[in-house]
Amino acid sequence: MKIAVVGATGMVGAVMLKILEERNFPVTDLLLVASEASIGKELSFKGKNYKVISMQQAIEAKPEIAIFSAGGDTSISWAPKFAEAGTTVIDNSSAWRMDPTKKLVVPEINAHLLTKNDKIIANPNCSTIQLVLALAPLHKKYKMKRVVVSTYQSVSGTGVKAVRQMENEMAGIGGEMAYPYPIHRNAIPHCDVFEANGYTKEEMKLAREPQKILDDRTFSVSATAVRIPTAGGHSEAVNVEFLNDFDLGEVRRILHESPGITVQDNPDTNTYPMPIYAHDKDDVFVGRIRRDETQPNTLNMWIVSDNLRKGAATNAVQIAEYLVKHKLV
Ligand code: 11C
Repeated sequence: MKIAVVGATGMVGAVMLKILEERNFPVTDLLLVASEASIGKELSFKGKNYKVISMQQAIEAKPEIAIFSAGGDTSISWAPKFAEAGTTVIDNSSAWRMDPTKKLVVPEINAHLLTKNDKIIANPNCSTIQLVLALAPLHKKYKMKRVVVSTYQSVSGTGVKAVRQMENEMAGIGGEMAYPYPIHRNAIPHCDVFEANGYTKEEMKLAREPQKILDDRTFSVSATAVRIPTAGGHSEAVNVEFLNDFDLGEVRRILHESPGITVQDNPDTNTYPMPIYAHDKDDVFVGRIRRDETQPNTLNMWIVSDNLRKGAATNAVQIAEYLVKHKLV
């Protein structure tokens, strides 16, 4: 496979290369693309150095797959040009996710919908992927009515500028701010920009994307997204009301048997998911599984995942693997 990684010098781009290498993705030709300022810079993949090239050079090289992690504007301008040249684009930005002509894919849930005609495939938001992966098998069994989620999101979700802000604040030195407030020793209830309804864009992604991925508008998601001073790994407190009642043992069994999920749930041994355990792992970790005793058919749980891996790069590479396996590229 001739594969292009667009945004190769960014945080997700670096994890993307690591995952393509780890999973031994069948790369015959690797095209690394980044902004003008990085052209000519060298990056290493499987012990070999590759020079960063321009978008135009990558398009002309006609890769079979291009994985984009370069932000929404870049994606809107360039993904269609790759698609026109015959490349299948897997896009990590929010640019195409809610476009009804594009598929929004979490491979464990809906990759079977992909066809050869899908030339731009959207990768969901990181906080959505971990949420929907845990909800999907439970929804299938008990039918969700309403989900209330509060997120505790790491600074790596914002990008390298935010990681630097936190490190500078921890070291007691000034510098550029990614957030309107200090993040060290703080919790900021503001991820991404505010929309007209008073919710942030991140909260609305959590409300809208699960309905599209599960192809079901009969349930609703209400979200509060909070940035916390964690380097990597997003956590979520999730309250789910189902139409049907459940048995807690069966809920644990369903989650345990679902691909991509690890149940970590034992109050006797203080076992529960945390970002420090999820770090550098591909699974979504679920714990604190308990009945909401204040109303019927309602479950509480705690979901943690590495936002740069399953939340971004791993999910994108899994989509690419599906395309290769099913000869869709
Ligand atoms: C965050 N979820 O943690 C965001 C990062 O729509 O792909 C990813 C933004 C996106 O702030």
